[in-house]
Amino acid sequence: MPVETKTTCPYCGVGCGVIARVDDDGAVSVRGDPEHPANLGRLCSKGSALGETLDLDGRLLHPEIGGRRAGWNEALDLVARRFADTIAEHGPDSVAFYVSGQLLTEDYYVANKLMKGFIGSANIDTNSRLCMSSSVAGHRRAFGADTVPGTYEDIELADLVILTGSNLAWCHPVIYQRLVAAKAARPGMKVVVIDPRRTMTSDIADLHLAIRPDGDVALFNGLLAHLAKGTAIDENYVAAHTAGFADAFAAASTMTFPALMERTGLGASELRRFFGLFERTEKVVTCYSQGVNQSSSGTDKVNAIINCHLATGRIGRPGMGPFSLTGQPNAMGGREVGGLANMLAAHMAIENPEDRDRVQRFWSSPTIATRPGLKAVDLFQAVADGRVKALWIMATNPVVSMPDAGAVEAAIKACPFVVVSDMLTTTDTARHAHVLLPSAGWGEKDGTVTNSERRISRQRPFLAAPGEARADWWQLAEVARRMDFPGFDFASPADIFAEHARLSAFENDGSRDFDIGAHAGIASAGYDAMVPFQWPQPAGKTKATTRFFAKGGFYHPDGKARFVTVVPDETDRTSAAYPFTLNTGRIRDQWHTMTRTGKSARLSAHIAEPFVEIHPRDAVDAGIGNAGLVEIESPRGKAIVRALVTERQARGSVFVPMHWNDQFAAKARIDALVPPLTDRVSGQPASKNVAVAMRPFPASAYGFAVAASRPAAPAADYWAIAKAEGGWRFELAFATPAKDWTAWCRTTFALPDDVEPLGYADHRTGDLRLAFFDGDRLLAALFLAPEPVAVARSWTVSQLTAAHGDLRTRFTLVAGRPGADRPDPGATVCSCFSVGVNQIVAAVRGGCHTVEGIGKELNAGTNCGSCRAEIRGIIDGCRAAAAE
Ligand SMILES: Nc1nc2c(c(=O)[nH]1)N[C@H]1C(S)=C(S)[C@@H](COP(=O)(O)OP(=O)(O)OC[C@H]3O[C@@H](n4cnc5c(=O)[nH]c(N)nc54)[C@H](O)[C@@H]3O)O[C@H]1N2
Ligand SMILES: Nc1nc2c(c(=O)[nH]1)N[C@H]1C(S)=C(S)[C@@H](COP(=O)(O)OP(=O)(O)OC[C@H]3O[C@@H](n4cnc5c(=O)[nH]c(N)nc54)[C@H](O)[C@@H]3O)O[C@H]1N2
Ligand code: SF4
Ligand SMILES: [Mo]
Repeated sequence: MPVETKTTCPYCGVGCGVIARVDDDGAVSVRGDPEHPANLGRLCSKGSALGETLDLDGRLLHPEIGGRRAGWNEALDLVARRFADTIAEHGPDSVAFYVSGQLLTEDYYVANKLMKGFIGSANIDTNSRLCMSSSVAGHRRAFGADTVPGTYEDIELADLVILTGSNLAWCHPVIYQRLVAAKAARPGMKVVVIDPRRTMTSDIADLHLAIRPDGDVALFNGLLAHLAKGTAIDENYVAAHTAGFADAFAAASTMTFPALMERTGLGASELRRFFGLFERTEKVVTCYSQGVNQSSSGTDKVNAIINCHLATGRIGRPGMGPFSLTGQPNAMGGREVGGLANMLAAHMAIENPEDRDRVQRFWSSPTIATRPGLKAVDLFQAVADGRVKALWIMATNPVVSMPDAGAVEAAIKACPFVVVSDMLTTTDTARHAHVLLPSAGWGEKDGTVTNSERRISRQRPFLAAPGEARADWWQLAEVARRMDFPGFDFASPADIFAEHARLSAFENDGSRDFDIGAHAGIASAGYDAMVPFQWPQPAGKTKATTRFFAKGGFYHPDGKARFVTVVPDETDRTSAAYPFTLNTGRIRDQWHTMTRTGKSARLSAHIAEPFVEIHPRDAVDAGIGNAGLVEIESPRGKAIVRALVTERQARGSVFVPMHWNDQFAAKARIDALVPPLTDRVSGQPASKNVAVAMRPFPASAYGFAVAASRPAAPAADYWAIAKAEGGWRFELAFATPAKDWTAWCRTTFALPDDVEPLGYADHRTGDLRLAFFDGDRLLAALFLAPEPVAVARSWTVSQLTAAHGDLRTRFTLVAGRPGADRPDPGATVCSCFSVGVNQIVAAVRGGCHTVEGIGKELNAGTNCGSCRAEIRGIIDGCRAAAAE
């Protein structure tokens, strides 16, 4: 009998409910949970492909010490001893944890309790520093607490939705789908997208403002000044519930209109239209994400946005408010347990002696950290200069995701003792660990997460953890016990959650926003049955509303919100030597450092290699052709990626995804180029505004290859590898060609000596083709050319699973061109049904001119809907081409 389990998607902060089904043969399939309030049954492409990421390839199955297999007892004893010895010799601040918004709340709670209450240092920071910390800091400055005032429903109820620094269509796809549906039902609703690039999200925008990098403070200051001249200011709200309006307004109004145009890079009519829309529309929600947070002025951007909502009293009422979209599945849970170095548990403040005393009494702990610990960038600098001598990294891959990633890698390598808890052995970070601890992953782990709208949901296990993998909370509690600390005898995640809920209610009485006291007595049965709920849920009271601040009630001592006076940062980082602004971010079908989404052939077929988006004129000026390779350089490092020339990109800036790393490409770890420059308030790195130079990469030969098994890193100046059905696919380039390509293939693809190649070399054109078969199975094929190789890629990849008993099909493969009866589907657009761009173009040419029509004909876009914007783009592109 198949077994179905209700759980939550482990990717983005939308926090969609998932029903996982395990069939008798062990096959796992997933579908959206129609009863989960976040998604009501929807899933995006990543969520739909979860079943394909559960294989054991590369899984760490038992603890390792110095690369050898070890038992849990030996490994945990060693970790406890090394941490205790280091603390005894050098003090509590000589050790650190670097954790993650992908931990469950229970894991996070234990990590924070151990570090702050028992080790007595606040040197625990998290990848949320790179993600949400400017929002946390902005909320705390404005509201006196890290409170997200609204709910997802507000996005549907609003008459104006502003999306700034958010590629919602790709990064929070289910909220995007809810927005698209709401706009379709109520066409009067307006959407404004503020982003230097024209992204897939801009597709539904009534107005796209291609803002100059970091022009946001100027823009929202300009908006505040504009509002104050008209009638949109809610004077009663401002007087009753806020402080500091006069100063913020004075600072905002010093900017002239021409200066505003200059700093935002926007035209007068665009600015007036945006200001007018905001002014006239009462129900406005401003959603923001990394284009706001990941900036040296990130916290000021957050407050510039909040200032406009406070000034108009548009906060905490249906369809109104500033809305920070959190990235990771448990970014919010991490904030609730106080997982950042400058926070304390349960939204209490480390700077506040009463809060410290309260938490210490609750924990009955021997000590409590008295000052904030090191924030991520400072933390790795302390590792580099030897102040931190023992480091435990859990559920994050800093060698890829931290700015100045080369220096971070060097610091980790030089650190006397590094523990890494991960699911995989092969990450760029795990390979430098002294002790590797195998963690249970999604589908195996058990606990809770909180999504962007403060909704707490259960992640439930439906698979046994493989090998000796164990939960992260268990690893932490075992080490704590071995360090002789009391208070870590948790028998289950339910125990931990109950303690966390009790602490949230402890001496609270409404003085703190985070209160889930209603769950303080929860036991295993209740925990197992828990349905998703939004906080606050204090004991004994049912809150009538789940929104905050409609009637004030802020968490500063006087109960008032603060306007924060913000001034635009005018530094232009570019220079003659580094004339371009590098912007970094995400693509639709990969998750961060690709450790999980990189396992899915379907997801990898959407975009199979690292790329840089460049404006056509910049490409011409730099001598870069479409599909050529580009070397990008900053004073910190270099990368080589494929050119994607597009007018969606503004002139002067380029965009590279953050995902590729040393496991998937030769040189595309883009954070190696990002300097460790941070926001002065939040400590969040400025990952979206980096000065770089770029030039064509001089390749004398380009290659495309497929292989049945994964090789070690190919000997090539450029390579990118992606999972394919039945094997792997490669993009390659060589500055100098190999002397013997057959030998190159034999070494790279580890081919048996007795397998002879089939193929040809055309010395006139420089083309070369080689294919290796074992019986009727294709082992590997290489296509080389002096220009970027033109082969029917998707079709070639499909040959890995085809039978090649017939010599004719072998020759067709070597030709790299399918017969007319089997056209190449082209790069995947719809990952749910594996529909390629060529198929969609053919359908458009055949008379389908709507997304719905394409859906009827090809199924594309009819499941998760994540590709609908791209399909519309292809239809428009075909129309434009036909009109030319
Ligand atoms: N597919 C996918 N989805 C994800 C993730 C993933 O890895 N893959 N990760 C999740 C996580 S952890 C996070 S944090 C979120 C991030 O979600 P988003 O923040 O939506 O994603 P990003 O692509 O990082 O950046 C958003 C946009 O900010 C724009 N931007 C750059 N500079 C500026 C600027 O100065 N001003 C403005 N207004 N905009 C600017 C960029 O051009 C980019 O399009 O996504 C989550 N969802
Ligand atoms: N240039 C640039 N850099 C960025 C960003 C950007 O936009 N631009 N975005 C930043 C942001 S917003 C984020 S959130 C970070 C994300 O960056 P990371 O957190 O470094 O990325 P992930 O790939 O999600 O790393 C998660 C790791 O945990 C492992 N893992 C998965 N599940 C579990 C588990 O249950 N337990 C344990 N112990 N391990 C597990 C995975 O195998 C993987 O190695 O990147 C940041 N870096
Ligand atoms: S939107 Fe997609 S990635 Fe995000 S939680 Fe939902 S299914 Fe998962
Ligand atoms: Mo993030």
